[in-house]
Amino acid sequence: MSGRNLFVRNPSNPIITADQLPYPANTVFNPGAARVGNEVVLLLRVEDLRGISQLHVARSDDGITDWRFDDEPLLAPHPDHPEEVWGCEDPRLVYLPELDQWAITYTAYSGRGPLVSLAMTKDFREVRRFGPVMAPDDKDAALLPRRFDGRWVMIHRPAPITGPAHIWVSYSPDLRHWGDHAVLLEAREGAWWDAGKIGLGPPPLATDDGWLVMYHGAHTTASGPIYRVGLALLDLEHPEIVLRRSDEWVMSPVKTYESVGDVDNVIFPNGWVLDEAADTLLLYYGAGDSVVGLASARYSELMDYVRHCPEHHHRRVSDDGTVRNTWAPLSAVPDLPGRHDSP
Ligand code: BMA
Repeated sequence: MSGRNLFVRNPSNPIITADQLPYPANTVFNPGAARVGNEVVLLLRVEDLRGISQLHVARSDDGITDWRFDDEPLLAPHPDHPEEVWGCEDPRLVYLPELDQWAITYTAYSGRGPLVSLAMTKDFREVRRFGPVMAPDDKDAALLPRRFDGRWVMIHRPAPITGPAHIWVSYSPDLRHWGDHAVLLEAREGAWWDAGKIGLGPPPLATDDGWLVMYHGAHTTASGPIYRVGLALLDLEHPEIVLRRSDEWVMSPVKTYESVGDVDNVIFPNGWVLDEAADTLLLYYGAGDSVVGLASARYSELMDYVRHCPEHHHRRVSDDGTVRNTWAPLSAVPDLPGRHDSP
């Protein structure tokens, strides 16, 4: 099956627009998603009429229709938090069984650039801020739900001053102090759909085959970037090891609400909800930085697809038998015939 047919857009897309909200808003997009009890909770990025984003809760029984919107934002810029002066954006939601709380990693837009902030909630009604956990420029972050060898794991996307922006992995003993930073997944080069800049999508999902990762790639064109999404698989016990990565994108902006918006040509998912019994993965995404779209995939088909994606080329087996990702640029991977090779 082609990756392009895995996700089917909901016929009532866009499922949430700004004119449905009980407060004035310019746009609503890039929601985090979670199943909490019998409800699907979305943490919506709502951009107000000044251009500043806040995070608002919406709830629905089926995750598709009859959204109920809280009147007050869960997270909005607060005077005690200057790092949020220009907004709270693009949340990822992960339940941490050890703490019996939901971790919210979000982009705090500080006067010195976007950074990663962390907050905790039990019920999406009250929230406790941890404050910044990664310095600017850094965004697109999610935690894994458990510790590995005693340490928490965060996947995120720092932006270098020059050169491509890759996805990184970092470790912490306490969720506050992060280190052992390493590149996890590299942006490709040249004409590839995921050349130049990539970033994590929804929080990685634990599957029998490994951590299922969806990531966005922003390919630059003469009329601006096109944001598309692809898939990867990380080793379940060693999430710093990339097992597989799709060559093709699995979703690309084609519908008018994806191609035309405050920012054209954007599909930006940062939340998904799995119903394993129904074999359905619901993917929530920002479309055109303006509205919320929903697409669903057959979970079994998706996993079959990703199991057959190319093996990742950056793995290296050390003398002691451990497998690590290397830092070699993709162009250095000796997999494809070079120009000097004879047929
Ligand atoms: C990224 C983020 C997202 C946004 C996307 C497309 O850098 O800022 O919030 O949806 O660009 O504009």
